[in-house]
Amino acid sequence: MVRPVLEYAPLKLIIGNKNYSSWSMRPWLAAKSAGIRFEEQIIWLRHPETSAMIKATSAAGKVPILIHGDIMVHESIAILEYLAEIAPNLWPEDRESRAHARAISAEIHAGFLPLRRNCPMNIKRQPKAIALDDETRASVERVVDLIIDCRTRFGSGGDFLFGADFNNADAMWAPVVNRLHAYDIKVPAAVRRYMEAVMTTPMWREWEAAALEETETIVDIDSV
Ligand SMILES: N[C@@H](CCC(=O)N[C@@H](CS)C(=O)NCC(=O)O)C(=O)O
Repeated sequence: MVRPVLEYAPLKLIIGNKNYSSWSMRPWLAAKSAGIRFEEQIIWLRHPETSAMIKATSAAGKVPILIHGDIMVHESIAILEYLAEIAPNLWPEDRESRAHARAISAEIHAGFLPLRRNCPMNIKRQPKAIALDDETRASVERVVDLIIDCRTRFGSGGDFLFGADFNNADAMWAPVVNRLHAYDIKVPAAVRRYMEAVMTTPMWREWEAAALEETETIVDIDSV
């Protein structure tokens, strides 16, 4: 169906707390990096009314959610695909690079559960190491190998996974950057350089500044 007015419809991204919501961070960073303008709405997580508020828009009951005109998209990776239809350079132009960018985006979307569970994203956390179990260490090893491999094969033209441009794959991996940083996980210099590149982008800084202003807390994440 062709929707001629859609081109002019405003975009709205419904997200969770900037301090904690790793899934929300991904499309937010991607849209900002591509210069896509959008309005944002925050639904605070872990309140009694959170689930009902989210389900009023999406039966899946999770943020992020993108609204564009009469289109509603849920699931972070589907939102990133939608944004790339508006701004195609959110995926690399070269076919092999694009396939790999999609593969590693799917991999982080579906995997690394030990790292995600044991080292939750927490932007405000001052870097401090915790004891990592074997499963989490194995996740970290795969993260390190994947970043080094991607930067070596596809990233020589710049500081990001696929070179000069921050793209959807970097957005998908951005919360991992926070996890490595916030839990002071020792990584090779090449990975640290990549982390610094991501953490000094204007959109990361903007997200971080807003997260630091939030007064909402989630005690079980802060107590890790
Ligand atoms: N697979 C989903 C996961 C989204 C997700 O788990 N979002 C969390 C916040 S980071 C959420 O909405 N939780 C709902 C709740 O806490 O009630 C995606 O990729 O968007």
